[in-house]
Amino acid sequence: MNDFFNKDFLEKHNQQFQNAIDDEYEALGRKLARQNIKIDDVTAAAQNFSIAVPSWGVGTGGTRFARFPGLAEPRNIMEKLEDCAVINTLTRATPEVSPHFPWDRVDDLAEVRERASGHGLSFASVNSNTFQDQDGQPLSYKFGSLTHADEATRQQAIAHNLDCIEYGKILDAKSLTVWIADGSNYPGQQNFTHALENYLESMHQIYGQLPDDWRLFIEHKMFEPAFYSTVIQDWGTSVLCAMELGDKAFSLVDLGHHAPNVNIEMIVARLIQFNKLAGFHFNDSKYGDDDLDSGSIHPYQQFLVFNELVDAEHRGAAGFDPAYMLDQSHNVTDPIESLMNSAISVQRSYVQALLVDRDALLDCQQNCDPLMASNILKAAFETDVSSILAKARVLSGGAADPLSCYRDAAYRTNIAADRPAVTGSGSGIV
Ligand SMILES: [Mn+2]
Repeated sequence: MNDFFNKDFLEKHNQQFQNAIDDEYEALGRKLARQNIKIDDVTAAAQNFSIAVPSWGVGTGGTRFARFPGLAEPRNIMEKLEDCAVINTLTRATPEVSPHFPWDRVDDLAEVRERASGHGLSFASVNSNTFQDQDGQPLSYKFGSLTHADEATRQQAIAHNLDCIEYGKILDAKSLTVWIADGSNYPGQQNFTHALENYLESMHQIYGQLPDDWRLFIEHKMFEPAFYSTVIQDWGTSVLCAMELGDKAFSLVDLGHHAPNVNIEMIVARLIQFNKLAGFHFNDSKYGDDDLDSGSIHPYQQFLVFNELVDAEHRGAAGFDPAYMLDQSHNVTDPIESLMNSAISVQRSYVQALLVDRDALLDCQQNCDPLMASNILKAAFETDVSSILAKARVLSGGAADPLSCYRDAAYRTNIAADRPAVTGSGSGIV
């Protein structure tokens, strides 16, 4: 990988954009100075922004109907790390990879950690998988895992999560993300109360084995694969469980896992207020849990989420330490391109939120001026911060324009011979 995007290659690439970036950056700097904002401070904050890439995201996803594999797809965790390294080398915004088990399971995880480190990568939250059956697995998750009516099945699912903690220790991860597909397809199929009681009992056992410096992230999802009821269906149930489990348990917000039109930024504010925000799985959607690229449909919503996050940062909210991760399915694009685009889109929302005039906004709120309050947010959202993002990347050693840089290198074509297509894949949609 390093041969493709070495220092010389990047410098040559950046050269062609330098004048335009400087020109736009200086003009934006003058504009922001009139708002008493120092552009270099914003650029430094952009350089510090980081969002994890999911290991499964670098494989081509699919739908229930078909999967159309791309050229030179990664076949295992080592090759996934190579692709993740390309994304971080060019964007300088994704130094962490969120692994998934058992898909990323290999005998020598210490070697995986070393390989990642060689790429300048480390590991974010470990994801467990009790939503599908693995080869040779004694008991099926067809009717549930951590909430299953059968205790032996619950114990099998608990044991898998405890294994994930052990894998995570080797990888130097510091959190476990648990999403279960448990639920029902028919009224009466499942006793709502019994299922949640089983969940809490199972999660208590997992929580009890969590190292002191680890956190437990509970991911909720409204529907799918269960189409009538889902055990951990919304942020209310998720935060109730997190409160029940203890201080190391938090509620994770996946942007696609809510009912249509739900005010997600308000949920974020509530979770911050009660110190229960785990972090995010960023993606976008038009209809349901579409797993589209972040910011591709609702960039203003993504900005409003960051408005809450930056507000919390600004006021020094207690325990505020959200984990950012992308969680998307790339069905018709090159996953590397989509993940680069998305990381930059989320970074853009963060930077735009930094531009909100918070004192003026507070004045509007105090003086009951809804129109100007809204305009203050819009003014920040409508500011083109592209030159700040490009400048941050170049200063950090990345690419001025990651997409054209990536395409110029013809990465996929060049590695295709080393990565023949395989049938079946541990990548894709989750
Ligand atoms: Mn997710």
